[in-house]
Amino acid sequence: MKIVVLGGDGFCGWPTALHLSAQGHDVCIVDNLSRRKIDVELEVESLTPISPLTDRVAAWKRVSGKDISVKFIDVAHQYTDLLNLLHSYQPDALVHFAEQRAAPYSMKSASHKRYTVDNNLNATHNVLAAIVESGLDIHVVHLGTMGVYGYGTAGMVIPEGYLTVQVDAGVNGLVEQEILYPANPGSIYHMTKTQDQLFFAYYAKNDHLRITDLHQGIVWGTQTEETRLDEALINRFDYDGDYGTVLNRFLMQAAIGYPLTVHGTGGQTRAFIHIQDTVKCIELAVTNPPERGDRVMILNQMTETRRVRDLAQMIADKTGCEIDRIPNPRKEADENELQVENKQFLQLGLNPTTLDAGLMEEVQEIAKKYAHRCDKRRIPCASYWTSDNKDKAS
Ligand code: NAD
Ligand code: USQ
Repeated sequence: MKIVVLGGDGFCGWPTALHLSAQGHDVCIVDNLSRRKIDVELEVESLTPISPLTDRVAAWKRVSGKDISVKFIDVAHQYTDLLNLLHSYQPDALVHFAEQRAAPYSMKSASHKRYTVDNNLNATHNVLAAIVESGLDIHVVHLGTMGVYGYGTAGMVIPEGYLTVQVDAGVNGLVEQEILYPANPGSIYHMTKTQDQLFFAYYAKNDHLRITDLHQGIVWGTQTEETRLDEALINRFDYDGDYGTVLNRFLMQAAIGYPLTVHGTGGQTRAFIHIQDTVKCIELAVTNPPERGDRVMILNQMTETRRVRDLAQMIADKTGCEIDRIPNPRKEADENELQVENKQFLQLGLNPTTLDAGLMEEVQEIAKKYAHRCDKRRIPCASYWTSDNKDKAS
């Protein structure tokens, strides 16, 4: 298949592009390098030393003999360039990672909120409008988030996108309907993902676009089978207070002896998936598209749920590091239960990497090896959801 990977220089996009190429697909990466520019703004770098994108692609050619083409396009603002690419490349599928993905970054200031909304909503809408204008039958696979659901339920298992409800239709009695699971975002970033869902529902209904929306949990780990093949292929590893996600942050903190930064009671339960499973899921999604005219296919892309304080304890038990409980900079429930349905990917053949199996390998291979690159000043999270949160922290 011919596959465009939007955001193919990022943490999930780069290993996905390599994996799809390794599977024999023809891959074209599109990126505007905004993630690398945000590192400059935040004065931080990936813990792992990542090569420039064209060097990465050249290294892949050396190692695999396969070509990946690269286009530098801002998907949110260079609509005509995106449309021209669809016309010239004629892809079968387009994987869309090209959004601002950090919740803390999206909450830093009014300008960060506005950037995140402008970038994410325009990127997603441009993709959909360009596919319709191109007249091509291109399957869109979008990386959404578990956070569209919120993380609390009425005690039920979170279904894969749709919820069956009964409404009281008066004289007609109880009527059963399937609706999109009610959106309950916890940050401006997560809110953009809930709005993406409406674009998808509309374009699937009106234009019969084939769309798969993957509601992904927190990705942990760094390397995949392909990124391990050469130092120049190494994936990025974010540890800073804006882009570092909880488990990778804890692994790096344990490696340098920095007390683990548990927010509040650490009672937040979240869904997780290893980066190796992410790339496998995307391959499965690309090769199992919905039919034209189907509603949006929604799959929960996660393999296990864990409570933040349990993760911290697990890492402390394995490494002997200390745990610190810090005032929570976010506005979120102190404690929540979370059970998530994920049987679609399991049925398609996903064989999950478990936290118990992969954790220490990550500490040794990545966090310890590159610990000297860590700038400890960038570890604290300095983005507050409200002024109340900020006051409590100071
Ligand atoms: P990332 O920031 O590392 O990668 C995103 C890439 O998209 C970057 O290379 C960036 O330069 C590019 N990009 C952003 N806006 C663009 C634009 N307008 N035009 C062109 N390129 C643009 O993020 P990631 O961790 O790889 O996440 C990828 C996607 O997966 C995101 O949409 C995110 O919401 C979703 N996701 C990530 C996680 C996670 O834990 N990392 C979990 C669930 C969902
Ligand atoms: N947390 C800590 N200590 C830290 C960092 C985070 O206790 O040092 C807590 C947070 O308060 C939160 C939880 O850990 O309760 C998860 O935080 P996170 O930064 O790991 O994840 P989140 O902000 O939700 O965002 C990440 C990705 C995002 C993706 C989302 C999937 O950055 O792109 O959409 O995970 S999900 O969480 O399932 O919605």
